[in-house]
Order: sequence, then C-alpha cells, then structure tokens
Amino acid sequence: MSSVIDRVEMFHVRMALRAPFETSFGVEADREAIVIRLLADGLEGWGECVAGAFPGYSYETVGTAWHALEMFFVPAILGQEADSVEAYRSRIEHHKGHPLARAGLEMALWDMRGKIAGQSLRSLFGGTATRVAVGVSIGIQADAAALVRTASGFLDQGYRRIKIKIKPGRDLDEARAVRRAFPHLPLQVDANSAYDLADSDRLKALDELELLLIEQPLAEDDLIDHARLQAELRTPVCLDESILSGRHARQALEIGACRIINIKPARVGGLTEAKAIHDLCLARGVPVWCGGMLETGIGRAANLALASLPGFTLPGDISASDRYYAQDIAEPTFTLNDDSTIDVPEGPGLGVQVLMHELEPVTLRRAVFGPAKG
Ligand code: OSB
Ligand code: MG
Repeated sequence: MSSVIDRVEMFHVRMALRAPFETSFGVEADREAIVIRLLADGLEGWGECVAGAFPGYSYETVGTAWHALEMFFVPAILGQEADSVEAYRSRIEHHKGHPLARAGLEMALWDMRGKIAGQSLRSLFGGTATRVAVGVSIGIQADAAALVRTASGFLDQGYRRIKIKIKPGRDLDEARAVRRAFPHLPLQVDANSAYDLADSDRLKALDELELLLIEQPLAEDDLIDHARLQAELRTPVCLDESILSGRHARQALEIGACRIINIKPARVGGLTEAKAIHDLCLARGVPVWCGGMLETGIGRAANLALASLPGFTLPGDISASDRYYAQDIAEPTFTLNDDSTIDVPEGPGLGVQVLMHELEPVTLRRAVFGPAKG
C-alpha cells in the first residue's frame, strides 16, 4: 500500500553564520531559509528552501517563497502519494517562477522517496562518486591582505580550490594578491552579475591570472552579452544566475555564452531539473560543478548526492558544515577529508537526521498544513 502525505510543516529559520558573507549584492550575517517537513504514515521527508532575507541573489525571499509554498505548492502534494516527485512537478507545471520555493518541496519529496525505497539519493540519481571534490567560496574581505589571510586559513584546513567574490573596484587587486600568494592554486572568481559589457577590459585583465573560470560576470537575464564577453576572454565564463532551466543551459551553450555551468538545484526549480542539466552537459562534454547557497545540513546533503554524478568534474561550493555554522540543525555534519573531498551520505533519502532541539530555537515562524477538509 502506498503512503499519502497527511501533513506538511514549514519552519522559517534564521541561523547565525560563523562570519558575515559579503558579495556584490550585499552582506549576510545570518542565513534565513525555510525548512520543510513532510509526514506520511510515520515517515518523514525533509527539504530546504534557500530563499533568503532579501532579493539579492534571486527575486525570491523567505516571504515570497512562504507564500508560493502555502498557496500553491504545498496544496499540490497534500493527500497525494508520498514519493511522487513526477506527479508534483506536473501538477505545478503551469505555475510560473518561484524556483527556490518549488525546489525546497521537491527536495523533501526526494528524501521521502529514498526513505520509502530504502535507498540514498545518490543511488536514486545514479551517482557514481562516494566522495565529492569541494572548495570554499570566500566573501569580499576588508582588503586584499585580509583576503589572502582568509584564503590561507582555508588552505591550512585542507581546501584545495578557492573562489573569491568580486565586484567593480574590488577585483583585480584582490585576485592578483591571491594569485601572487598561491601561484598554483585552483582559483576562480564570482561577480554575481555586478558588471556590464562596458567593463570587458577590466574583466579581460583577469585572463593573466590563469583562473579556472569567471562566474556570472553580467546580468542574470543577459545571455547575449555573456556570449560577446566570452568571445573576448580566454578564461571560461561560468553561468550561475542566468541558468534557470535545461532550456537556458542548452541555449547558453549554443550561442557560446559560457563554457562551464554552475548547477544549483534550487535555482533551476529542483533536483530533477538539475540532473537534466547535468545530463545535457555531460553529453556535450561541458564541465559542471555544484554551487552552494550556504545550506544547512539538509540542503548540503542533497547537493552532495547531486554532485556524485559523473559530469561534476570541477570542485563544488560544498564546504564542511563548520565553515558556515557553529551548530547545524542536522546530523551527521559534513567534514573535509584530507584530499579536499566530502563524503556523499549513504543513508536512505538525504541520509541526515534533523535535530528538533536545534531546529526549534532558530525557528522564527512555524506553520502546519493538513489535507483540505471535505
Ligand atoms: O553566487 O554562488 C553564489 C552564496 C549565496 C548566494 C550565492 C552564492 C553563494 C556562494 C556560497 O558563493 C557558496 C556556498 O559555499 O554555499
Ligand atoms: Mg555564484
């Protein structure tokens, strides 16, 4: 007999980051998110919606995601089969937008499916790696010297790939300082769409630094100018914010807007679409890597399962739990292996347990939804 989802809970959480994270769009000292719990016949499925406190990375915020989940996405699964990711996706197929909201709920359904089947997400996805190469993403620091000190600290911890956040005026000096200090370090930069095509000379100057890639230099809704920029740069352009679907990925590659894609399941509306983008890129020989959204242990587990697929050939922004939080809300927490990898969870579903006694104190608002009456 198949189980039916009889209850959905949402927790708006706010967790202190170990250090403020500054990007071209703003600074975050805390991370807000929505933790989602599904219940079906005594089984639980957990998901994380990574929408934040303000519309800096995406137009979605905790408030808009809460609304979309409560009004549209949660009703699409209440009373429905507990493990049917496909039915959920087809039921909301004609709703537009809100990828972060829909992805959080899809993650919980995948966790539930894994628990019902007694299989890890890695095995459900067909992932091959049991450990995934990872790096660390460093926010904008006080100055170039502070950045080199921070990078050096992470290298001491064992991270072997560094990404630095850049913005106009906080780019060349910073990237050059890190390159000078660590001549052979796999190094990449992320602009979070802070430039436009008029800045191409500034971006071209980065070519001398032998970066792995330049992530999302231009506007998120602009594949055309990215193609123009890529034609002028030796360094590969990697798109993050611009790729919201498999179609965007295909079109970006077809017009030469990038040579690498950062895959974040949240940004593309869920793990199913993320895997489809991976499959497309693998077939075309385009390298991909798994991006991060400062996830808790819940979303981190999902990212690791995804990144176990064979096309994830570049290190992911999936750092150890203690890089983000003094206390995570799920266990086991993730630690860095000596070879700058993190183990992919092997337990059923996401393979992590949520700690209610850690979740409750960081919850600002909680809501419970049951099946519609009548
Ligand atoms: O652009 O990749 C990004 C964090 C929040 C929002 C956007 C981004 C990031 C990161 C951090 O770079 C990645 C991580 O370690 O989770
Ligand atoms: Mg990015």
